[in-house]
Amino acid sequence: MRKILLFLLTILPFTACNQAAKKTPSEEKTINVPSFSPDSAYAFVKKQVDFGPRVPNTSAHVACSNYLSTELKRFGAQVIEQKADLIAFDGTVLKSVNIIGSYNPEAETRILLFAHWDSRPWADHDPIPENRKKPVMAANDGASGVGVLLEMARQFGQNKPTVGVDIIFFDAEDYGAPESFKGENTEDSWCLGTQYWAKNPHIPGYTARYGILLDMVGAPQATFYREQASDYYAQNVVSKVWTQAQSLGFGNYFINQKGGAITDDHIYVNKILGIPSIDIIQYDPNSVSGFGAYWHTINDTMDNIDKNTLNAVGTTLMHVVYNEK
Ligand code: AHN
Ligand code: ZN
Repeated sequence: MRKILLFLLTILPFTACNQAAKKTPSEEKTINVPSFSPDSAYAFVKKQVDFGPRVPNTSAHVACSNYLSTELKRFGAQVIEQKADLIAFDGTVLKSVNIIGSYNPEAETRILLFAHWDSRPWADHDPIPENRKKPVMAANDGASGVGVLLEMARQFGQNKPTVGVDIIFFDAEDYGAPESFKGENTEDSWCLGTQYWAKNPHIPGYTARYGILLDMVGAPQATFYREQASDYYAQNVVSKVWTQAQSLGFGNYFINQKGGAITDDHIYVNKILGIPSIDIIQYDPNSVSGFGAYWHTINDTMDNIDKNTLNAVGTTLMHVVYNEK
């Protein structure tokens, strides 16, 4: 009798609820989400920064691109290097490489995860004028998103997710016209690698269930607000990610409020390929730029990278990916 009572007490709360509530607890139990290592992600960020600024047409850029594709291969991805000569706002020809790593390449249901891997050639937001022509080390603005995705790739290699996953490291995101440039139509001078890939996807007719962009995901106490274009194109994806983060205890990073409207790689994936895509990007409503104070300065170094932030983003995305069927 006591056993039956106990049993009734345990199932009663669920039977009172609707179908969705009844389904979730039993499902969650069976899904084994591998744990994300923040130490490993941090090491992947540092490794990139150790090459020096990864500015297109430099040897550090070539060395880092080789490193990134070697790592993806080591973690069991099928890798494609998409090379292109892209024309910058000032006419410079950028020898660029988008690095694509695929898991379960035959799977029809796919999730796209992306970040840019290049470094900005000019620290044009540096408070000290002499620094504004120097390149950015891009620990956070570039390497952090790639570091989180490399750690996820390492996990995918050991324990394949159910769905297909494509990780893309986009080049030439941060070669946008500097503050000092007087020309017009500079909006599309950013995100050149993504614009190229969206018009020439590595597989003709490529599509995915949704896409997630990681941009500046490593600063201490970073806050990620619901970016406006993400909510416009892919509101359910934003909600899925922010809800997952909250339920894992990362609600102090993922703020469920409206943030900025940002021209970033996800815009072109939405507009050109129609893949609903979101941007997880640090947003600080109290700063002048909207981003962290280090943004596009020579201070975007490892001093601004915090393992706890990498962990909040990486752990959340691991749960999102492994819960897809
Ligand atoms: C602009 O500054 C136009 N968009 C922000 C995209 C960006 C630059 N993300 C990192 N660096
Ligand atoms: Zn940038």
